[in-house]
Amino acid sequence: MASSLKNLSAYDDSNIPDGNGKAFGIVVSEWNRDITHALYEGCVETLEKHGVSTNDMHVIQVPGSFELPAGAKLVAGYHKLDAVICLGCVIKGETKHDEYINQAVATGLTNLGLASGIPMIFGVLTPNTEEQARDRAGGKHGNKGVEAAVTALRMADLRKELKQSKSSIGFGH
Ligand code: DLZ
Repeated sequence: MASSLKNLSAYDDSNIPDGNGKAFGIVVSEWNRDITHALYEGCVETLEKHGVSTNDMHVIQVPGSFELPAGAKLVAGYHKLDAVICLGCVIKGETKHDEYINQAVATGLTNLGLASGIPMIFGVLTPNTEEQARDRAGGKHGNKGVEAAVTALRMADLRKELKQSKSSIGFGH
């Protein structure tokens, strides 16, 4: 379905794992701060709604999205975390800066997640315009911060279930 037709953050509330006792890093980029702080609010609200204590949310801010992987590595080095959520917004401009930043962040977080075994969640908006960003930061297409939080809860739960030696996971048991 085209994104113009739906709220991209809609999810089935009943199917989200409980976050009680799980710990998360949240790394927020300061560039386009009105947008990224709206993502942050959506993210924190969603984690709290699903049982995560604010004491178990370890938040740091980084200057721009390019710094998200370094920030994620720092926060994961200081705290025992079940997942790290990275929030940013890179708006397309007259040059190709957005392509370089987005590629670097995606590759950086992928590599970091695979090397550390800690899920790294890509909560970065990559819009063509500010309006598209606002639509996805609490506007008509939802809030990417909510999506990122839901993804983090699900990935954290996979880790927990594996530790409990379940024979098959992720299929509603
Ligand atoms: C330099 C820059 C530009 C032009 N645009 C954005 C943006 O739209 N979103 C964002 O998060 N960061 C931007 N940055 C900053 C870079 O991410 C980075 O902080 C600097 O290049 C310093 O490494």
